[in-house]
Amino acid sequence: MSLRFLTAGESHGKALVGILEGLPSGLEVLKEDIQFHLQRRKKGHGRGFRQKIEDDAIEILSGIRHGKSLGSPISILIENKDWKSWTDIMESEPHSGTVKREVFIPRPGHADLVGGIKYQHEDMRNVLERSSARETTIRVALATVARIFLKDLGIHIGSRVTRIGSVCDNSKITCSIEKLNETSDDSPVRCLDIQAEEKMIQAIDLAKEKGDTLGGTFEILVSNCPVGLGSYSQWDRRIEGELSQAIMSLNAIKAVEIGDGFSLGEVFGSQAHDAFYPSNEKSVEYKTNRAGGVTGGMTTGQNIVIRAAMKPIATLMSPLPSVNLKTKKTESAHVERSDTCAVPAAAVIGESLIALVIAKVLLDKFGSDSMKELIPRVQEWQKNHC
Ligand code: EPS
Repeated sequence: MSLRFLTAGESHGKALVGILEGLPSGLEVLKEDIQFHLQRRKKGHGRGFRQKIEDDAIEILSGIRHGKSLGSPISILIENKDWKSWTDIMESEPHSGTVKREVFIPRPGHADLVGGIKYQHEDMRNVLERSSARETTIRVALATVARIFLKDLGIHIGSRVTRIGSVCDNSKITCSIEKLNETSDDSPVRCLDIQAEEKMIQAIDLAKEKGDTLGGTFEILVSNCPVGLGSYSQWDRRIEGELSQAIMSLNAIKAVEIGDGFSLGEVFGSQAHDAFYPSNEKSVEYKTNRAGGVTGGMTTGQNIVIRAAMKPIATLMSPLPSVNLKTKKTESAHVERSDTCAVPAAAVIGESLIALVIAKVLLDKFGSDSMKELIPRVQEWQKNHC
């Protein structure tokens, strides 16, 4: 049985909950490790006031005993501290009297309009509460368990922001992937180049001043991933699909590329593929990684490189024209407290989602109910096939 997870919870509801099933027993899971990555997710220049309200403290409800995984479903709860200001509005009991903060004017670019049509909700708060990126908090919590699992097998994941609006950071990564987050975590916009950082911050400040928002691009890298995860043998086992879906499942992501991605469509085959060279230790040696660590539905053993583009957040303080669906009159779109830019947070969330995919395909290949069984299996494979 494969690794799987589910989440539940509304942005201003009482809590977020998640269940992760399929990890082996005997994995050391410390609350502070999960808390560490949740704090990384909260950061970034351009985040809104909500991050000051929430502490994202987790409660582990099941699946871990005395600091170690049991092999049974792991469930985690995160309270929404803001709930206390929304108890009336979000209560599950039938409500009498007027309901506050109803939403009748959808935000262009948000799930409001189509979600309201699809689920037949007049009040589009019923849509935005669940479609909110607040849900990514619990996904990161669950994914951190997968990330700890991968780290125990020597697999590391890092990320950095490469663009905010029109400002790019094209600098080369000079450190190991294991160390990448030490640098990018230090930047308020997760970029590596200090000059680009300053310009990105200015761009976000300008957007905020204008009541506008900004998107951008980010890069996720995975090191030491065993060769042969995923498969060409069935469409839904191709790892390119699983990686892309994971990233595309993140709110506001509109494009994903693996390796040299789009630019591979511009060159000859001789310039697009990674030639093989003889090696004494491995089956072959590579001198390039244009494929981004993935070929034919499987990992190649090279670093996995994924890039994604996030559109600007759809909640604008200077809103776009919209329609009041009750009156059918033109009105400015709904305005609600939000972030100006969440690209740095999206990069951290992206790391987490990729951790869940890699953990899943790794378990699909190596199986195992316990870490005791799994670790030597993976080590043996890595020794012989890396
Ligand atoms: C979000 C709107 C904002 C963000 C939220 C995502 O929430 P609020 O309206 O309460 O200020 O802060 O993100 C988070 C709460 C989070 O923890 O990431 C949205 O509409 O998607």
